[in-house]
Amino acid sequence: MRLRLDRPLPAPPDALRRGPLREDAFSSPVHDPTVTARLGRWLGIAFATCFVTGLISHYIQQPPSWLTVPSRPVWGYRVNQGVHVATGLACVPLLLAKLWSVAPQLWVWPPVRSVLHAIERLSILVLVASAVFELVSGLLNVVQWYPWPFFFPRTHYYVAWVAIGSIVLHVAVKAPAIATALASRPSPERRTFLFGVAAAVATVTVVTVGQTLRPLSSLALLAPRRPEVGPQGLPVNRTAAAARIDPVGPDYRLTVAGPRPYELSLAELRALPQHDAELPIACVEGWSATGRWRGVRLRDLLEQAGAPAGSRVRVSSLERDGLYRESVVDAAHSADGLTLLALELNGAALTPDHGSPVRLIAPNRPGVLQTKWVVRVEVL
Ligand SMILES: Nc1nc2c(c(=O)[nH]1)N[C@H]1C(S)=C(S)[C@@H](COP(=O)(O)O)O[C@H]1N2
Ligand SMILES: [Mo]
Repeated sequence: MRLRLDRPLPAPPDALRRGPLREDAFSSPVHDPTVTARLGRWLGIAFATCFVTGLISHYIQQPPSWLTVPSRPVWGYRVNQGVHVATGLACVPLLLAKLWSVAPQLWVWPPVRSVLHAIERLSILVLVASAVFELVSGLLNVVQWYPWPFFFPRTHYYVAWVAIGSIVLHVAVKAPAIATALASRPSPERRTFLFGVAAAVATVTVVTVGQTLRPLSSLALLAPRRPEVGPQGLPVNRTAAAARIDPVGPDYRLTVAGPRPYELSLAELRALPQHDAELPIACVEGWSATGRWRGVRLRDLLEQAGAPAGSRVRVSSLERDGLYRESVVDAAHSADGLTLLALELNGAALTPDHGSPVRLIAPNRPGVLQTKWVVRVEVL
């Protein structure tokens, strides 16, 4: 069987050998295995880190029944997501450089030598296409632009498996060549190129990581958000206007549905014991910012409704539609004393954009699950 797959196929006419397919199309010294293998090593580390943090983020957002997400450390999701987006962004210059270093192989002549060669090239195509898809879709998500018909988190998740699978296969197939290339030292000009790529990675990181690392905020030239910029000193993801939320009137009531259901007016909510929590909003899109929140403990509200400690609850918003109009709070988070229905942020009543009159804020939880404009809490 192998022999037949290996059998040479007729070569296409030489007249087609143009542009990058020409024999002398690539003359740069960086098209060399010593360069490719080193870039591949960095890319592998960055991609694997991005994949693992991506999986964690995915499972925290849609927890399977076997998974219990702890509510501590409070900054857990924030760090996870910061690393996910930073490593993903670092992959962009790394992948471009790696593709450039192997450009002559991408434009080999003849394009297919045998059936086996075609299969090999197809696997590379899947690898490159899935990796490019992950980086491009992730990048567009960071800037909140969704020019596609599919649901970003699901597709980004499934294609990640395709990408990581093809990477593992690729590394396994190339292992001997990688070992040889890593054993020999790149020439000085190749080292200069590698240094340049490292500088590009550092630059990309420095001009974006300030969206989550407050001390570097002023350097975050390419980040769409800065942690301290926004109403009440905190960015806004979806505004009240975008969510079509009207200011609530005196007839607003928070419903707590449990064994002993009840309703609270805003005045009644404010009269309950208020607690403080310093917690971050950690958006899946990569920005995060700490706020000082003040409000009513979720567990106190649940106790009043006769619900056992650590009940799972659904928190619903005044928002009529929208993907994030409600969220489920699991046992660990609902029992945690830092989980609040917040009425205040940074010393003042919540503004409409931050979820007035009441919003959920819980430790170690993605931004998408920190439901704003809360109207109902329901024990499940
Ligand atoms: N009802 C509702 N709550 C929501 C959202 C939403 O679209 N609707 N967006 C979420 C997202 S994605 C984030 S990151 C946080 C941001 O909170 P902030 O706008 O107060 O910073 O709110 C969350 N709460
Ligand atoms: Mo978000």
